[in-house]
Amino acid sequence: MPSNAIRLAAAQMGTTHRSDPRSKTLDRMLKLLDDAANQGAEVVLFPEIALTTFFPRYLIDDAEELTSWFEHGDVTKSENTAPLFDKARELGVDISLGFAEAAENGERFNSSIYYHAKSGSILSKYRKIHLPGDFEPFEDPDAVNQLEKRYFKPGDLGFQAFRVPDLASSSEPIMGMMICNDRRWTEAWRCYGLQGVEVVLCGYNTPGFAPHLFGSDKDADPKQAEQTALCHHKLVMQHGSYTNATFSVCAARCGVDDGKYSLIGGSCIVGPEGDILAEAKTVEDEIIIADCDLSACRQGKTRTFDFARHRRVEHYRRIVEQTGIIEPPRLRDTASPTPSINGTRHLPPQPTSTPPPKTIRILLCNPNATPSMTASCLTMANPTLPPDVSLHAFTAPPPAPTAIESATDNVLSAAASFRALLPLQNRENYSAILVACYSDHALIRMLREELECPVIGIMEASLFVARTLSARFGIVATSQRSAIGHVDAVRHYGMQPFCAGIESCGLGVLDLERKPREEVLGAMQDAAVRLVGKGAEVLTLGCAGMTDMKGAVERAVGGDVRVVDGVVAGVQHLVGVVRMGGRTAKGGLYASSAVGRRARGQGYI
Ligand code: CDT
Repeated sequence: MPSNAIRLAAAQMGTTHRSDPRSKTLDRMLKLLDDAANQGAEVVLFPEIALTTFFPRYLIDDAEELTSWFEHGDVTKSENTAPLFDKARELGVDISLGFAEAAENGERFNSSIYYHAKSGSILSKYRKIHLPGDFEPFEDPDAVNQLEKRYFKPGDLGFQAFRVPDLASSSEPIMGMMICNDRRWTEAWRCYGLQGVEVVLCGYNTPGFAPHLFGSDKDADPKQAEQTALCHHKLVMQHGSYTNATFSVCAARCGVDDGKYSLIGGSCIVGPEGDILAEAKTVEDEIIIADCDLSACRQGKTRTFDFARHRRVEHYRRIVEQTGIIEPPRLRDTASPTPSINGTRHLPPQPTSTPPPKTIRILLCNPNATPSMTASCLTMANPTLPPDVSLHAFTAPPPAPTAIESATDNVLSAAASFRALLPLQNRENYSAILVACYSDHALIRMLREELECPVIGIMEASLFVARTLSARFGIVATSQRSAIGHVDAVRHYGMQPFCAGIESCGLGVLDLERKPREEVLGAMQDAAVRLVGKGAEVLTLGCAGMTDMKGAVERAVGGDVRVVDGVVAGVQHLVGVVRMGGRTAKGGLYASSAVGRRARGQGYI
């Protein structure tokens, strides 16, 4: 097996009647676990509500009976369940299973756990979030009910991915659990995808023929309906795995319960390209198994589904703010269509829902006179903006220098920027200003003196984030001279004890744009590798002109060393401060200097 592979198994369970004693079901589970262990499985997944029949299909009014379907207290210790966990420990095989949970506070959930055999502990618990079906049974006595809304509360633990230690691979795979109906919701998969999940575990009980639930024709052919149910099941498992670049394992409770309730089989193990690696052949108790090389997840996660590069969250707001459908208004209820032109009917502009007002307006101020640098800062920050935030650009006018590489450049650029910025801010009243020069730039303090809105530079903002994320950071500087300047600035910001090093890549600011890309990236990557060698856990890029090279530097250092982009850090920081109602304190160093100038008879700047 490849070094990063684990052997995963699904323990499909066939018919379990309402009257089956729990001991019988438990014995079947013990046998399945033994079978899987004999085949070398390291993790075995059992179905949803594995310990009993799928009782939510029945209307159970008797409180005592209802209580008996639930597990109370520690599920690994009760008489009905302990032997399963004892065997898992004895075999050294992790198990995950679903069960009806009666929590200590009296709440009831449809839950699953991941049990870690080597430590004898529950590593993670999940409570089913998407509860299908109804609270009340259908009036039709022949209908198959799904009364999950009656018996369970929606899960309150969210979609929390977790690491699993001690599997054959050393990589501590990232796993996530979902239960049955959850697998049909893209949102559930994405919540795990966004945590880098590598294995999704999902037990299920899916009726083969339930026209009241699935909305198909009551007179439909049950065999055909079952095929459709199987098709939907595989479709969502394959789609979810592919679009989140993860393996998934699903285990069915299937067969025909009580002689009339059919449940589909189709337990399978799916790879991160959406391919089915193993699949049950029966609707009975059956083990399926596959060796899953977790490295295979890298391809999707770093290319087609590299979320950090490609997701456009600014357009996803509807997904978290709206549950039901809101259709666009009918055309006849709005403006009449414009006449056809050359046979093509031109529809009037669609009155879509009004975009949210941009209540937070951040000014991104590039204090040098090179507009392309301003543009690349905007490109970096724009995709990260919340819907109510807009980013506006300012590039210093001449005689500002085109790059800031010395104290003189710094002062000249600060003066030119300041003179242009004050009237601009008087007119526009931006909520906050970000100075996009990686230094302790004079303009920052000048603006803090003259304005009340929050002001920060990209260096200070990136150091805050680097300090939040690590104990030691490193800075990739442009020239040797700028590296020396950064040493002073880091000291000024009080961050010296946390700085692992500052490494120059031997380039001037404008070299970043003018020299061949490979040469620039090579020099930055070398500097980054040296910093990691010195103990840097997080890197920041010491020039606004480096902002679009973040990805390349991250790839060079690998592992989990992240590069903090100062522009993004600064924008996010300012948005937070504005939301908190933050204003620059005027009682001390940042009191307005204009008052003093005016007192001296100077009305100009
Ligand atoms: N157990 C479970 O969640 N079953 C549902 C049945 C669908 S009810 C409309 C499922 O999604 O498979």
